[in-house]
Amino acid sequence: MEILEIETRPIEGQKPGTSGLRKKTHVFMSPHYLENYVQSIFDGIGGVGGKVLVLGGDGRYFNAQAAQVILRMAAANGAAKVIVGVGALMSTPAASHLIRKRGTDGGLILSASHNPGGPEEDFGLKYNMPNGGPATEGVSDRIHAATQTLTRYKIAETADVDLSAPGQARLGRMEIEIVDPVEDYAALMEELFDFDALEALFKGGFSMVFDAMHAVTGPYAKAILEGRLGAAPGTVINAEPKPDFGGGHPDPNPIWAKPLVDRMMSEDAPDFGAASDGDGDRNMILGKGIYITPSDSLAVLAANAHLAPAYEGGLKGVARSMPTSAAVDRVAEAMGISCYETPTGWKFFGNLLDAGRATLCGEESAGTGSDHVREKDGLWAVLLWLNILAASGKSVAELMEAHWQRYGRNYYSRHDYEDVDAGVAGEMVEELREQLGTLPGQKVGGLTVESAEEFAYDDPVDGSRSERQGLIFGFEGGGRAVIRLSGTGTVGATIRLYLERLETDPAKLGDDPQEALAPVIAAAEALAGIKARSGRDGPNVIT
Ligand code: G16
Repeated sequence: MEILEIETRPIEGQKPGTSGLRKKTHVFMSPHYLENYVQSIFDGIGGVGGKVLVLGGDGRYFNAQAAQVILRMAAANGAAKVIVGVGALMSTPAASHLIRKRGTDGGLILSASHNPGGPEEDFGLKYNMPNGGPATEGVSDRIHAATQTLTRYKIAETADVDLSAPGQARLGRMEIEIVDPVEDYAALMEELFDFDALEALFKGGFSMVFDAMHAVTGPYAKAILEGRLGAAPGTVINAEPKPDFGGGHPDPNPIWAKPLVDRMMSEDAPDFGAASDGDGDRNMILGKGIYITPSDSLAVLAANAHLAPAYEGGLKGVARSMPTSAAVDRVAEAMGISCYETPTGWKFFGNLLDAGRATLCGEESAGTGSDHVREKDGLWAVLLWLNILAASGKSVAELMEAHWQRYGRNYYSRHDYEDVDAGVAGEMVEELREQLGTLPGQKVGGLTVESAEEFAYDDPVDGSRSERQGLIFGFEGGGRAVIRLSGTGTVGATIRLYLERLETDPAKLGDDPQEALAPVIAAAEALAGIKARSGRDGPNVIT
């Protein structure tokens, strides 16, 4: 095996966003692009000589080729071993688990998550640390710095490694272990949940549908739900992972998983509906005739987690990203446990989980997880819901309604304006930032602004500070609007407008969220003028 040292030059724009580097696939496939970034990861983490890494991916277009490049580069850079999933497939939470279980030096995951896949669509690569979690801001900064000074990368010249079945291989001195990507993960789920109770639930006629959206969770959901728990064959739909996710966006929300939502709202809906995303870390939860927002899901899971074996001793604390609704805060208050508010990005939960300060974490962007791994975990959320349903004997709607009656309902919605001119979006944020000091007391679009601030986070564990994490506007009557720019898009800018209002009147808990939020929506528009600035009539995506 010959090791080549290829001369290269820094490539602009290789800056990790909210979750690793995401770009158009053709950008990743352009000369030296992937290689430069992989070498920068290796250099940014202090080299991989003698280290053991996990390698996984969501199976999107270019996944298989990119995995071969990473293996050749790991070998050339002196890595001792890479543990890779069959076909270079492994969900993000399963990779996080494997990194932790085997005590490796971290892992590389090929994924652009919920973004569509294919030659014209998106690709991504992220590095997860030895704790199994996404690279922290500090590590991401070092990787970015390495991309800016890179002059060469190392790659082995050799044939592709056969990854089609579990087994062992070698590239020079580097060992390669090819593993079934489902096995260890399924065993972990069985430790956390009462599989006997779940089996009995399905035996008793409980029906569900899980939409894998032609993404990585298909094999996991089939093995666990249909294989281990005895759910009816056909429970898992769109189960076969495809490089282009069957032409859809593998994003489990009411827009991209509309057929599932329609089915759950129909007369003959099954008892439970769920979906997961490209790399298996996001989830969507539905009951017969009811869609559960991710923020509400976090609150219900926190309130009832003790019904599952893994959490019967109670929760150490909970954490949510700032734009996520405050529904979980009131649950934490009632339980007398801490509730942390972090910036958007799962990486900010890592320290809290490692330090034993939080057990459950969640985000409005369809992510929920616990201290069992250091990533959000789609199937885990589904299984925890199922465990709670089995133990409580209630339906999804009954659980949700009882929760709102007790804690009140945080009406919630997110409005996304995608592919807006980056300059226009940046200017909007800049102008709003300048007005923060003068807005309180002013009336905008019918509501008086009570507070206006920019979110900054001081990590209570390592003391690091993250600034400019979103603009928060509080209105009279308890409404809140948050504006921030997405860090996961690949074209232009995506403006995210997060809207929330707490309702505690028991007679007003069943309204349509867009109607219940109408005054806050109007005030936010009057404040920011997103429609006029973006030249749009309204958001592209409403969740
Ligand atoms: C990623 C991050 C999440 C974040 C989401 C949206 O999720 O892991 O923490 O909430 O992006 O981020 P943004 O609002 O910046 O686009 P995923 O599922 O895409 O990896």
